[in-house]
Amino acid sequence: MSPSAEPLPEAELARARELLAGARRVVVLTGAGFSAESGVPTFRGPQGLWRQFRPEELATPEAFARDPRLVWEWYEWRRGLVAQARPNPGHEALVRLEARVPEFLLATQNVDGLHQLAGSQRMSELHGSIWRLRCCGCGDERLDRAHPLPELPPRCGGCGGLLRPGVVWYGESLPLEALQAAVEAARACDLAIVAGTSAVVYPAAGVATAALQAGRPVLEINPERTELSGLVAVSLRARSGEVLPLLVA
Ligand code: BV8
Ligand code: ZN
Repeated sequence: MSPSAEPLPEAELARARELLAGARRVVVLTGAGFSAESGVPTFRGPQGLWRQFRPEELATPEAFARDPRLVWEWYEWRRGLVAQARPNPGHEALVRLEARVPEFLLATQNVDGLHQLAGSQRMSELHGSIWRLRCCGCGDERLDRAHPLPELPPRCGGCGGLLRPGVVWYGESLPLEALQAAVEAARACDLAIVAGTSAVVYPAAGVATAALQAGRPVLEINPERTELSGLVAVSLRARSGEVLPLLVA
């Protein structure tokens, strides 16, 4: 867990509340930090997933082709972690916000399914889902929450082909319609909230930069500074699970 953020300056909080109060069209981009308070490790934090594993080793199609079992051991470990995780107050605050504003769209980079578990509806998973398995042979794709999986690597019941995690790996393209919808919504929103992301992975981070380039107000929530922090209307040095409930009281 990142160091506890210092107490929030009231002025920043007030500004954030003001942005939220007047917003009818809200777009939210979340990253791994949003699930940190649910006990799911982030990618680039001190205990980040990537610390123990290098992304090139595991989250790429080449790595999977080279050693499907190793890649699957990593995903099996993560599925086990996520299976124990529950949505945190940040996830729940977004569900309340969605119910309150006329237009809402949540685009998450997370593959853990915690937003859906909390009840978010108008959302897309830009990087897929750790709970989806896709057959490399026949392309069949299904949700499978079994943990542990009966065998590693798992095989397709239909054609016997190798199953892969239904996530987007480095070098793979994102679901283009979901990405396009998020970028367009960001360009036309009254407020874009960017929470729990280091904003280094593209094109997902492009949802945030699209709002900035369109001159829309962006509210960042992150205990650490990021490349966006100096560009946004308000950057709250805070944990999303602590501050979002205050903003969406
Ligand atoms: C694409 C799914 C082309 C799998 C992920 C050089 C070489 C190779 C590629 C590239 C390159 N340069 C650029 C690229 C493109 C690459 C990229 O952007 N690389 C980055 C690293 C530079 N992007 C791609 O490859 C993308 N595809 O470009 O394809 C293409 C185009 C068209 C047609 C064909 C091909 C695909 C990217 C998707 C990769 N998949 N994950 C899996 O999860 O296993 S990325 C992975 O990183 C996760 O999805 C994660 O969400 C995402 C982003 O990280 P964050 O979410 O931001 O998490 P991070 O740990 O970094 O940060 C956490 C933040 O939370 C921190 O800032 C921390 O302070 C904060 N925090 C901590 N606690 C809290 C908190 N905040 C709030 N509250 C708290 N409590
Ligand atoms: Zn198959």
